[in-house]
Amino acid sequence: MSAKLTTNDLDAFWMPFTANRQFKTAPRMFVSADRMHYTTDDGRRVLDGTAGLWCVNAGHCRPKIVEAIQRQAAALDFAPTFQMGHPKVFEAASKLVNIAPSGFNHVFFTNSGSESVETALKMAIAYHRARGNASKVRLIGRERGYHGVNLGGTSVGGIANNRKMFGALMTGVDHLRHTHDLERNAFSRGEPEHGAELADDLERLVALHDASTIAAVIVEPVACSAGVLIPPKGYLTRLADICARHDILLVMDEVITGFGRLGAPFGADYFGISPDIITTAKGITNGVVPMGAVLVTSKIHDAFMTGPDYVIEFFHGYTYSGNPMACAAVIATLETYQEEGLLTRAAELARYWEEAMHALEGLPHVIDIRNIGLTGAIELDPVPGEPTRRAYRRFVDAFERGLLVRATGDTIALSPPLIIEKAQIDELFDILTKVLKTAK
Ligand code: PXG
Repeated sequence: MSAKLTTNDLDAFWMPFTANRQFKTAPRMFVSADRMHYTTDDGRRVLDGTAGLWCVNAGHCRPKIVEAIQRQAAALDFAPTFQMGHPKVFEAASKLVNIAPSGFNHVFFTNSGSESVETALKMAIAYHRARGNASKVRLIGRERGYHGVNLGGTSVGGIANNRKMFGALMTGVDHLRHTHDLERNAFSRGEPEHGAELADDLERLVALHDASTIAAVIVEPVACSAGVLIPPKGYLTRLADICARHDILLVMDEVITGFGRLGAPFGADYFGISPDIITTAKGITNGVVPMGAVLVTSKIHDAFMTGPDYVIEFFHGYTYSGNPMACAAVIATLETYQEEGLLTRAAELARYWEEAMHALEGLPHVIDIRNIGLTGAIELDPVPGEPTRRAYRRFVDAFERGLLVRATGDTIALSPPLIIEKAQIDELFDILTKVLKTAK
């Protein structure tokens, strides 16, 4: 029970992305979970409006996944994947290829989204080198992008708070302009009308740096962490065309949009784009075991498969790349997604979700509502001089009323498990309406 905890009990754990001192004076604790709900340490049920941290796409504690990792832990706890193998890692990779966009025939395993991003960036640079273009080393991200917290991902990322503490970061990095445009696109339903031309910003960077120095562009199909910024109609196609014209690899960071969030298996499917590399994590194991995967086309993979066959082709990998328990979780998770049609279920619910979201228009301080698939955001005008306070208060208020949402900046983001029922969507928005009407 939280009443029994003292400040000292909470001291040791330095919490990530958390206001530690504030949290520890009034902790919020989950002790169990089942499908759409968490249970708190004081026995309250909380509707999960965020699929944990955008990862529990099949809902919580699904027996098939739980049993798979229990069995695997007892059968083969760890096996190296450097110069050795175990069957589950090959099975997990094959299953991923089967649901990946066409042409993505190879999988490199990591343990998180951040590691997937680092892997993709290194792959892009090494790919050009392998083809004799060793000057193509520059990496292009986008303002307001989030690509995890490691040094490469922080460098190509575009959220000032995530960057400013860490010095000059990597050299040889530049950023496209972001696509968020409240003036022209506020309260758009789905993809906004205006802004496809912002993709031409890549031509500006090509003119500045020259294509012969640029390895890759990395973008999220939908910039979720920065507040669910949805690409304007035509933007991603235009960006992909410019990349192809200049032999610049397109990395789509699908750590959130992968595994059904938008209503198609991947964002690349949803937007009809053919990137070169796709980074994933989160939903790959339903959040149960840390895991990530980089999906690559044969074009990328085969460029490495040259030289004497006893020589390592890519000097990169993690001790836990393809850890047996994580692979068992991948297999059981993908089977669950397929058995229950979850990779496309968001498409069936998208219209209902959109109506429910946009019904919040007109509530106090709401300056924009955005939706796509089974995700969306409500942007609030900030308290003058106190950025983030407005959304944070509403996050706490929602939690107290039995709903978990995410506050990012002054935006409330939503991304429920893909098993959500319409009645639960109603419940979610009933609570949120009360919160938006009454919270200070
Ligand atoms: N790329 C993208 C697009 C992400 O959204 C990462 C990389 C990094 O993944 P890992 O597994 O290293 O955390 C992410 C992670 C939030 C939130 O609420 C978003 C993420 C993580 C935690 C919170 O916005 N995205």
